[in-house]
Amino acid sequence: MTISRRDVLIASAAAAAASLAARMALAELPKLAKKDTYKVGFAQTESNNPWRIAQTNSMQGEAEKRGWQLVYTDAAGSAAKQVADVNSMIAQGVELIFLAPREEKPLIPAIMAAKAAGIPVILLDRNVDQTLATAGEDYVCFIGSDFVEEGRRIAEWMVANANGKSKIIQLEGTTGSSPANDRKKGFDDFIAGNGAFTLLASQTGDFNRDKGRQVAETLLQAHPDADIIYAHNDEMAIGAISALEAAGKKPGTDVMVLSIDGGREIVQLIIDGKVNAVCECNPRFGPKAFDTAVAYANGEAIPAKIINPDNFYTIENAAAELPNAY
Ligand code: GZL
Repeated sequence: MTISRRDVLIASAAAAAASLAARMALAELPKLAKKDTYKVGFAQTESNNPWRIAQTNSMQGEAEKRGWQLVYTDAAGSAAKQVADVNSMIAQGVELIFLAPREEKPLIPAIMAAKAAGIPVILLDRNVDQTLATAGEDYVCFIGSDFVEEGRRIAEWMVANANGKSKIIQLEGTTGSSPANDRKKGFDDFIAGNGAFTLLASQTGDFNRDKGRQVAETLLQAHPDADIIYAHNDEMAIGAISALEAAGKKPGTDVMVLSIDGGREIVQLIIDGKVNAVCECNPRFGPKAFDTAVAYANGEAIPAKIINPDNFYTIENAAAELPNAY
């Protein structure tokens, strides 16, 4: 068998790539020097809803308060652009990157590129596929909510308060994102053993209000007997409320409406009787994110996961909690 020069070049390129990947994976987690201020990056996924905007405001406010330089990028809903944004931060010589990975897998190369460039990454809000990257080796840690627990808490409240309602439509978040995967897992696992509830349909609305409305409209037409809507975030829940009212149904009464995030608008809708329960997902990351970076620079042991506590809103506490909602 003759081997062509092309074959040799391909084989050596593959070997080089494999050895680079191995070196990157084996390389030490980059350190962060102890300083008074830093130039850090925050790679945001998008700014298409109040939750995202509240998170960004919290990060920008904290940077300003501490006098750190913040290189901010907005991926406008594109994982590919978010990878490019991280690479541009690396080129700009930031000292640490805060990253909210839009989806669990596509941002892995960006995390490895930052590691290879000697820049530590702290994941905020969304996590990455744990079979592809590891806290303490490839990135410092994950700071955010326990999304599985959020889904479980909603299911637990629903089972305890359904009063005969039982036919569920689930509006999922962005496909491939950790909040969508885990909020579905927490909820579905809880009702799996409970024959009293039926999941009629589960479809993504991409965490978006208008897509949530459109998907809810379609699913309500396909399943007119649905009497529970579980949305992975407020935006889709509010879209579903519009779909219910367009169909002549009373949200919160004819159809139970359940959500996650807990922004001011949805807490007010609980008070108005249109939403039944919401599990908070606090977007105010700034103080804890920056404190964690300082702790890392000081050589403190950083847990793989730093979980934000989430409040839970129903008609019992919505009025009292409204001022605290983001
Ligand atoms: C959750 C966050 C989600 C919110 C949505 O941590 O990633 O993204 O629940 C937002 O509202 O779009």
